[in-house]
Amino acid sequence: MRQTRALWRIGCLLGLLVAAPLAQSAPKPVKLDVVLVDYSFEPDHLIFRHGVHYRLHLENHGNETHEFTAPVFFATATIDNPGVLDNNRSEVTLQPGDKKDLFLTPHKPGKYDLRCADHDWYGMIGGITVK
Ligand SMILES: [Cu+2]
Repeated sequence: MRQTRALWRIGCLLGLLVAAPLAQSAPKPVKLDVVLVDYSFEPDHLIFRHGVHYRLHLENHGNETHEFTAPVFFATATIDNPGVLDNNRSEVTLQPGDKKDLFLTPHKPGKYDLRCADHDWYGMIGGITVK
């Protein structure tokens, strides 16, 4: 009984030793930060590389609700957490003070439209390039 317990402990320890480096070796997504203010994106032009896994981090520092609207871009990418998207996967909506992460992998090189659906008339537009 005592031996069994000792063996079990050694087994657990070995498991930890093997599992820890494996967990660390999973590639971290490339973080890309975009701040939404009244009435622009900072930065207003984003550059992605196709096939690379990204964490698109969005923060609304404005006093109004803003949208990160890019339906064509989203349609050509793999989205890990599509629940963050609204309006038929066309945009991410951020209330003032909101912070949201979208995990995605773009696949198709090209230039894509970026705008805030609420304030594009006010010049809140930008662009996305996938290389
Ligand atoms: Cu807006």
